Amino acid sequence: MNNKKKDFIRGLYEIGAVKFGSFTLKSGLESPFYLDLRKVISYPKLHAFMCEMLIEKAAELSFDIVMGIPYTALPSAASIAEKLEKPLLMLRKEKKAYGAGGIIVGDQELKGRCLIVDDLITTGSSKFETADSLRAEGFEASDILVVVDRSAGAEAELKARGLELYSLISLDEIVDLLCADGSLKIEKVEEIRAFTSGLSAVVPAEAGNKVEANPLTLKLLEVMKRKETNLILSLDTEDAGEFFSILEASADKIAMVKTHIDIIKDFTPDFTRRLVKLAGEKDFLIFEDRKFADIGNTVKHQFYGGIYNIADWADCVTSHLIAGEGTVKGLFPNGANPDRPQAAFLLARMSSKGNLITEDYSRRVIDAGRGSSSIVSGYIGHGSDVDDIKKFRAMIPEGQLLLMPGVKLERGSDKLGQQYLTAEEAIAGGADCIIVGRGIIEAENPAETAEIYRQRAWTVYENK
Ligand code: S5P
Repeated sequence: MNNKKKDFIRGLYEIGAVKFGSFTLKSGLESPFYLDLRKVISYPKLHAFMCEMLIEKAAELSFDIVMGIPYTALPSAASIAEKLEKPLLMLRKEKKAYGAGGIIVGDQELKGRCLIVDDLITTGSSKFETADSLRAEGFEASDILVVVDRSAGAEAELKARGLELYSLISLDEIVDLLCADGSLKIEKVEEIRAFTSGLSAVVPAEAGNKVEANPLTLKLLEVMKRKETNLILSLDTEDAGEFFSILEASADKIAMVKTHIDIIKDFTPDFTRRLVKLAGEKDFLIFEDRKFADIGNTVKHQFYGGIYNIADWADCVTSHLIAGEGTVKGLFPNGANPDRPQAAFLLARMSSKGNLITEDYSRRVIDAGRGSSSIVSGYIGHGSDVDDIKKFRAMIPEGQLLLMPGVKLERGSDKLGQQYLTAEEAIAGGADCIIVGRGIIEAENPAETAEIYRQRAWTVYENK
């Protein structure tokens, strides 16, 4: 190891950018070390030194554009671009979850071969995503320059995807030097090695992306298997008579019925009594699409009180997380009830055009849902196409479900911005269930149409 590297590593250790101990990562994994390169910009000498090393490395490579990845790497990317007189572009962090909207900050007309500059690489998964989105925008993305490679062999996987990795230092080098310096005990070194070799290069931070399915999830999966259906009927009609006439005719085809109880104009408590009775007889679950979004205390009243008394009859409900985790905690203040499986599905993405959900928001919803898996059965999501849904699905832990609305037999949209994918696309992308409303209830024969949806979605699901 050359002296520059040694000085740099010692500098990182001195400012506390490298720490050893026990840290809970976003993925839920316990890590024996923690790297926080965000601190470096606050130490001008160390930062200049790091930029100098990056510039030296970058000068050996051939590229047209420096592509900075937010946020940590942006100052160093700017420094490289300036020194080597190359244009700088930045990848937008708060990009829309999918659909239109630029992902690049800088001159939108620029295209060419870019050098992706980031602070860290762990498993490579986020780099694949970055390279894919840059390629989709018409860039040539083949070289990645990072400060620290803490990877468990991501290099081979990157190569297989046409990406070359360059780094200033590796986690092994940090560990070796600090151990030789006496700053790190040998037992800790072994723990770190065991931890990094346990991470898979293909399965990302999502290596630990698994939760135990809660009782409501298991109940739904059992119904699906028993009835061979992953169809959720969204029975959005205002008339109780019509509601039951469609439901009775289609009940054999569905795993759940989704209600918007507050649109039933002739609602009486008899409505829900009849619904619960039918659900028992015909073996389906009841899903009230209430989209709770308020503070915990208010949703508690909305769920357990009022004229609808949703908690009494709904097996599951939808909830936004815009107000924070208090919303779901307000729904289930005592956690899961072992005697009565009930859970929420969180809105992680929406099907409507122009919705304000960002990728970062979706990720944070899933992170929160993962942390509350005993009361969160999964997520509502959508996507622009099969690949987009697959990427989204990869964020969701095993053991939680993805339910997808905005589904019809053909792609399309309605006049108010609803966007439709096909049933096959939804399931091929990784949705567990499709949610279909008007595609069925406005059909000439809802029950026969429900059967078409059931067959199409179930065939793709079974083949997977
Ligand atoms: O993003 C969403 C989330 C939901 S829950 N987009 C949606 O359309 N929904 C609901 O799914 C919506 O409230 C409606 O009840 C159903 C879709 O109905 P359709 O008639 O467009 O199939």
